[in-house]
Amino acid sequence: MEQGANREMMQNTSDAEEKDFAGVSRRTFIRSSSATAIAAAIGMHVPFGELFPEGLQPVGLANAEEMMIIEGKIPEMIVLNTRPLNAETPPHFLDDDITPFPKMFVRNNGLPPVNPDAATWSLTIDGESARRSMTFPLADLKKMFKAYTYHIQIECGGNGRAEFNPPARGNQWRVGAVSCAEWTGARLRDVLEHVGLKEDAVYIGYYGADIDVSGDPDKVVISRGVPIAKAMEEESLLAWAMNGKEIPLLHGHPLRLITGGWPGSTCGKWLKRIAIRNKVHDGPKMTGMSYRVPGHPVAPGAKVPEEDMVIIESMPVKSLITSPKSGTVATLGQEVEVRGHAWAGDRAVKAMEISIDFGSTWQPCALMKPRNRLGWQNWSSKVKFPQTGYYEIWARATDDSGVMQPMVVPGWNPRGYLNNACHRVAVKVV
Ligand SMILES: Nc1nc2c(c(=O)[nH]1)N[C@H]1C(S)=C(S)[C@@H](COP(=O)(O)O)O[C@H]1N2
Ligand SMILES: [Mo]
Repeated sequence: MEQGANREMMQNTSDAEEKDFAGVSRRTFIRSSSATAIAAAIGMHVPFGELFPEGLQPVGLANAEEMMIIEGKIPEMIVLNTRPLNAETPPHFLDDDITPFPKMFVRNNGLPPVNPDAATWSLTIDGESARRSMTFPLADLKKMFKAYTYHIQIECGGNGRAEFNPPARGNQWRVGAVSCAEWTGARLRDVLEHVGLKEDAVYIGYYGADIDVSGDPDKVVISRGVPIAKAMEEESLLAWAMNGKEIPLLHGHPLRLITGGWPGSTCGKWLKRIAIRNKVHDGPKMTGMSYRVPGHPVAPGAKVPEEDMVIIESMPVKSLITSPKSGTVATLGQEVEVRGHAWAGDRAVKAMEISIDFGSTWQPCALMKPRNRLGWQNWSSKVKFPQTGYYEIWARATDDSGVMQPMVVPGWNPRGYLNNACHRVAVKVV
């Protein structure tokens, strides 16, 4: 099968019907071609829409994802799916130290709740290992507990999936499903301790208010969690603000769980409930093959039995080149600044290097400390190219345990998680 077509088939179209655009299926469209149907299908104003011939398909429907503009986001976002919405950021737009809303990737497993109201929102803490069950109006959470702000890096467990071969099912993320915003909220620990944990508490599980794409109100879209030790870390937050403002709807308004350095899927959005569990949480996407990798290396394409799969905890060491943009043209003799971010899950990054000779030699970069634990670290360097021609800049981070990013795609796994291969950008020197 041709590679591109193959990839397209692998796209996560969790709605079993044919792909739709802004909620209007192609079939519906053909049935009701009119100026308003065109506008609804395209998802934006169509000047001259009333002149559009009846029965004709707008060509934009064929590549709906490419044409999709997400309200409030930069138009350059790469939309992988519209329903549920999944979009990543091209790496050169991730240059900011603090990722602003317009450049933050979106990973939705379902549909965000409609107009969630911060004024009436509440969070329930319960579960078999909670000493009591309590419901906190959001306003009480803000009043009762001290607020903390941390710069927290969040990366989707499937970031980099597009590089795996044979391809893995799911969103074909390239490199841009990562962000580092400032999150403000109560410490999860303070709230859990206020409620009280029984001796046998081992895990927490979150529940959000998002809605399954089928519209079934009883179907839980995703409910994951972390062990108690991770939940009790200083940086684990019940966040009500992002970058100093209310959390945008796409990112979990009005309340979100933040557990940095672990797969982004542990950071529950539109948070309604946290269960304190006496066993490993068993909500949807916590069990089976979801967010798990084989406990031992397997051959690419291997069938791995479920009992051999282990839950992903801390994410691996990784880095991103945010400047120059791949495809940049430099002139011979020009000094080019190379910069980006590096992170290592629960760990810190200890060293950052770049190569312009396909990994033969490496030069060290200046590496900044994180603003706080679990924040990404900025790095920079300057390069001069020895002659004209085609170059690639490769970037490689090493964590504080000495583990380095691989230059090629690491351990194939059935669901395509944890690709932390070196990021590469192309530079033409003339
Ligand atoms: N309630 C809920 N929380 C969720 C999700 C979701 O679909 N529903 N997606 C998770 C996944 S897989 C990731 S990677 C992050 C993405 O966060 P973002 O969309 O704010 O960038 O949110 C996580 N939290
Ligand atoms: Mo994710």
